[in-house]
Amino acid sequence: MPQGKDFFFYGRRGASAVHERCKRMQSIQIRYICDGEQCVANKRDDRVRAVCEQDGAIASCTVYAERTVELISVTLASQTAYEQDDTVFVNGYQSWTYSPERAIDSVQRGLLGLSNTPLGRKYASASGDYAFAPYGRKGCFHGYTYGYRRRADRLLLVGSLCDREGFTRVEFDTSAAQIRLVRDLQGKTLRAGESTLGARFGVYEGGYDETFDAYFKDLGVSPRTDEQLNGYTSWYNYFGNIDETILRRDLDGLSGMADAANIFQIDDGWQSKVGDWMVLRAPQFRDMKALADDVHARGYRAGLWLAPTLCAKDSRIAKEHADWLVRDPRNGKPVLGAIAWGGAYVLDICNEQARAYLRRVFDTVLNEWGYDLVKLDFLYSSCMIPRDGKTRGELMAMTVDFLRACCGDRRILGCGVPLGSCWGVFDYCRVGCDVDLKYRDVWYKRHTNQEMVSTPHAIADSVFRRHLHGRAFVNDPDVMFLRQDNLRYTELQKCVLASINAWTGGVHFVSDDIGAYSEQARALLQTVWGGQVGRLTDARLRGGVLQIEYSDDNGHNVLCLDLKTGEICNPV
Ligand code: 9PG
Repeated sequence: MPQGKDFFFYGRRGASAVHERCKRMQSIQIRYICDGEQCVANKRDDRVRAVCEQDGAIASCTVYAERTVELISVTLASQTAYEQDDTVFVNGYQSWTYSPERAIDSVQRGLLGLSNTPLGRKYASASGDYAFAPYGRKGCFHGYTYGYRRRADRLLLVGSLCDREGFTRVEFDTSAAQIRLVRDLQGKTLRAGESTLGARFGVYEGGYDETFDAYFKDLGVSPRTDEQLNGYTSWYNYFGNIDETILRRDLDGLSGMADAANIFQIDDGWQSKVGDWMVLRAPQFRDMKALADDVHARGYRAGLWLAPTLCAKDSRIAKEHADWLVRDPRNGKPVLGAIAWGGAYVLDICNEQARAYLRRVFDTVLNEWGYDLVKLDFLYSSCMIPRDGKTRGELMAMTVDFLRACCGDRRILGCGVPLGSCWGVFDYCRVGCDVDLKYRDVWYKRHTNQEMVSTPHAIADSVFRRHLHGRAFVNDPDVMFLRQDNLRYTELQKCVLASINAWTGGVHFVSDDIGAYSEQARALLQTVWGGQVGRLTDARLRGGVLQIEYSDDNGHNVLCLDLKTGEICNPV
C-alpha cells in the first residue's frame, strides 16, 4: 500500500485517476484545545500531527498527539474549480434537513428570521447542526458524510468512510474554490502517544449511479431488506389525537385493499407521555397487544412509533430519573432534544440504567405486545452533546447499534436521524421532512429551521436523496395523501406527491381512511402499491422549477413542477 505523509496530499507518486483527482488536497488543519487554549496546527506542530496515506481510491489521515489534547476538528481542503452551471448536493444533517441539489450561486440557509434570535435559537436549534456548523456564507454549502458536485451528467462525489467514528462535514466552497472535509472530533481527547482517525474517504467520478455504487461498495454497506412497505401510518390526519376507535376504523378501511397492503403503523399518540412508553394514554388506549393482534388477524405487520432517546419534560421518567438526562456541560441543565410535547429532554444512551429501561421498553413492545416494526424517531437528539469521550458520530452510531440490539431482527424505520449513522443498520429510513396538510408552505415557514414541515421540501428531499434507496436502506419519502377531507391539495398535487414517492422510495404510507376513498383514489393507490409506476431517471432544480425525467410504459417523459405552488409549469 502506498504510504507517506505527503503522498496523498501532494501527489508525488501514483497515476490512478483517483489519485490525480485528489492530489490537489492541499491543506490540513487540526483544531484542538491544549492546556485550556484553543490552537490550530497546520498539518503539525509540537503537540499534534496529521499523517496521510492513500490506498487505491481511498485516502485517510491519522492524527497523533504528543501531548494531551482535546480535539475539535480536522479540516482537509482541496482546491477545485467550479463552473457556472455546476450544481452541488450536500446531504443535510439528519432525515428532515432540506437536501436539494443547489445552484452554486444560491445561498444555503440555516435558521431563518424569527428562529435566528436568542429565544428562537434555543428552541429551533434542537433539530439541526446550527449550534456547531457555520451558515450564511454565500456560495458555501455544507452537509454531512457525502456530497457531490455535478457538471452536466458527471458527478464528483466525495464520501466519508468513517462517519460512525465522527461526522464529516463536506463543504463545497465556491468563493474559495475549495472542497473541504471537516471532521467533527469534539468530545475526543488524545493523550500523548495516542492517535485517532482524522478522516477516511473516497473520491468518485462518473455518472450518477456509477459513483454511488462505487461509494457504497467502499462503505461495505448493503440494505437489510428490499421489501416495499405498503400501508398506513396514523400521524398525518389526526396527529397525536388518535384513539383505538379511529385506528380500528382505518384498519377496516385498509382491509379493503387486502392484497396490496402489508403494514399498519400506529404513530405518536398511543403513549401517556413521550418517555413513559409502558403507560398508555387513557382512556383512548387500553390494550396495545389487542391492537397488534387485530392488525395481525388482517394479515398485516403491526408497527409502532417511539422516540426512545427522548422524554417529555413532564414525563415520569424525566422526573424520577433526572440522572439519566443529558445535560449541557456549560450550565448543568438538561438539554432540550425536541420542542414537541411542550419540550422533551434527552435520555443519555451512555447511562447503563437508561439503557436497561429501554431494553425493557422494547421487550414489552416487541415480545409482549407483538409489534413487528418500530418507527424510531427524533434520534438525532442522542448525539447533540459530545460526552463520555465520544464524538457526535460515535454517539449516534452507538445509539443506532444499541437500538438494533434491542430489536433483534424486527424491522426498524428510522426517522429524524443522521443518515450516515444508520445505513445498513435500519431497514427503512425517512429521507426528508414531514409533508404538510396543505401543499403550499405557510408564511411562518420562512422563519424557522431547515427541518420544518413542508411538502415542497419533502418532495425535493425524496428526489435528491433517491440514490440512498436500495443502497443504504429502503427510502421512506413520507406519506402521500389521496383523501378528500382535512386536506388542502388539488387532485394534481396529490397525484404529483404520490408519483414522486412511488418513483423514489419504498415506504408507501397513507394516513387516510381508505374505506372512504373515491374510485380514482383507490386506483391510484393500487398503482403505487402494485409498483407499476415507472422510474425516475434524472432531476434538476432550477429557479424553483423541479424538472424530473422518468420512464414508464409510455416511454420517456419530462415533468416540470413549480415546487412552491405544486403546479405543472414550463421548463426554465
Ligand atoms: C410524531 C411525528 C411523526 C412524523 C415525524 C416526526 O415539533 N417538531 O419540531 C416536530 C418535528 C417533526 C415531527 C413532529 C414534530 O415529526 O417525522 O412522521 O412520526 O414526529 O410526533
